[in-house]
Amino acid sequence: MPFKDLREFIARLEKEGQLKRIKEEVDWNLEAGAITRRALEENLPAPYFQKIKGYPAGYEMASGILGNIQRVAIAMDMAPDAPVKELIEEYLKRKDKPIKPVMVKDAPCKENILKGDRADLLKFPVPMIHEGDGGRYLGTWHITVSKEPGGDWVNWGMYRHMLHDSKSFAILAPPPKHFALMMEKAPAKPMEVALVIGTEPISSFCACTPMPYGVSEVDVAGGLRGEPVELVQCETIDLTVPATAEIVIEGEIRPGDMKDEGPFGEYTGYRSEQRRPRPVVRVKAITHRNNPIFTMSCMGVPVDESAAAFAVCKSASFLDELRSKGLPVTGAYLVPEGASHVLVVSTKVPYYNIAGEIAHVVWGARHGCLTPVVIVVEDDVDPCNLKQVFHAMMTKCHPWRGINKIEHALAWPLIPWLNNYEREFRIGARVYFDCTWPIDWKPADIPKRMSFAEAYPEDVKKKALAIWEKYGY
Ligand SMILES: Cc1cc2nc3c(=O)[nH]c(=O)nc-3n(C[C@H](O)[C@H](O)[C@H](O)COP(=O)(O)O)c2cc1C
Ligand SMILES: [Mn+2]
Repeated sequence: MPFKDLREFIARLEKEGQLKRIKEEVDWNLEAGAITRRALEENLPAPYFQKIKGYPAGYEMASGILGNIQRVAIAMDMAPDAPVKELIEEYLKRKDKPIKPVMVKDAPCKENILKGDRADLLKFPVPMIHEGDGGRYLGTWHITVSKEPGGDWVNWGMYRHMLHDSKSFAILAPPPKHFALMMEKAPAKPMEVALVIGTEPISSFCACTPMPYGVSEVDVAGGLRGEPVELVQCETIDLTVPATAEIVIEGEIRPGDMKDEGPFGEYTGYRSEQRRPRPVVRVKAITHRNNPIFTMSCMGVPVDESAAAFAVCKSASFLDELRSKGLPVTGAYLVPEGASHVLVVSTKVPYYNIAGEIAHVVWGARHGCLTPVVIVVEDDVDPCNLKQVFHAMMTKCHPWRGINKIEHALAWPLIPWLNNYEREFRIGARVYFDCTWPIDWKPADIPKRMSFAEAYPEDVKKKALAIWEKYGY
């Protein structure tokens, strides 16, 4: 059964030992961030803050709730220890059966409707997440809802939102993000935005997954849940939002309204870009549940929410794209420890330079520019097993033939190895590592791998395994 709301998911995480309630008073100013960061780095349960300094009882905060692969598995209603390969294939199966949302009239997110002066963003414990961030961040685990100007396509994204003041906040969504493409369609008109905080887990997960242009993430969320998402109409703008959300902020971006945003400690594990003018969202209304639960994530050195969620949804999208081109790939894994920068692909090798074919499909896919490193291994290597991948890389990748550098390529501005000039103009580079044996080597010339599975005849292995059983070691 899919989770109805965030509260049900929190209860399940706690039952699985993946969430810890913290009753002690914690400061929104850096303390909640520091506790979350350490919990993520040590792979400890997600911290659930029950008393936030300066905020009334009942204003609680959940942090790091999809901060490892196990929590993503729980969100998908699968066994917490399901192998990530299974999660990727299950995700692909379910996302191909989207379910349209249903509209409801009575919605928990309308328990409190705040307009005018009462619509105050500081009512919520918006955290200062890292020392040196450009401000308190209102949106770090949420849904940003927008509609294509002149069309029906509704997009859900997850784009960071820095608080400017009690009535306005920023958005960071550079092209090719869908929000940016929607803004470009009608630059002279106001753009309505709903910021939804505290949803059941799949809706927020879908907001950070790379769907194709024109696809509504809410339909895919329905497919992944196996049940439609329930939506309700906003109060002051023409958008709909998940009915069981904890907090909904309604607002609009006016043409030319820009203000400095950032910097921010990011999913790459660094704070690496400059403060820059970015669009401002002006608040029109806020609605929230009684005792609203705020959600945050503390990006930084992986693994955190982006790394864990992307290891499933982005691996799946790349795999889908490669398969759709008829390439004989057997697996793909966006390595969580690699900050979204590296995709490992396993494949059969039917012809020359399959590694190059694969790498270019990856880079041509949506969000390809965020993943400048591609490692291609043969199908006897599990791309999700980093020990196997590293061994293949160190033994099969020729330092000159196997490492292929692309000197000129579109960069993603958050990549830490860019200098300031490259970051500004998005001038990047890419590389793929070909860890396959050359197609023109005779079978007899190919080195034979010396593993238990491959270096012994079956009868010897059988006898050896019998020894194991007999001595119990
Ligand atoms: C916690 C978290 C924070 C994110 N913050 C941003 C952000 O500030 N800007 C951005 O462009 N993408 C951000 N992303 C990635 C986008 O959510 C992701 O690329 C998503 O596919 C965007 O939606 P779209 O494909 O509809 O454009 C973030 C992802 C996560 C998990
Ligand atoms: Mn989208």
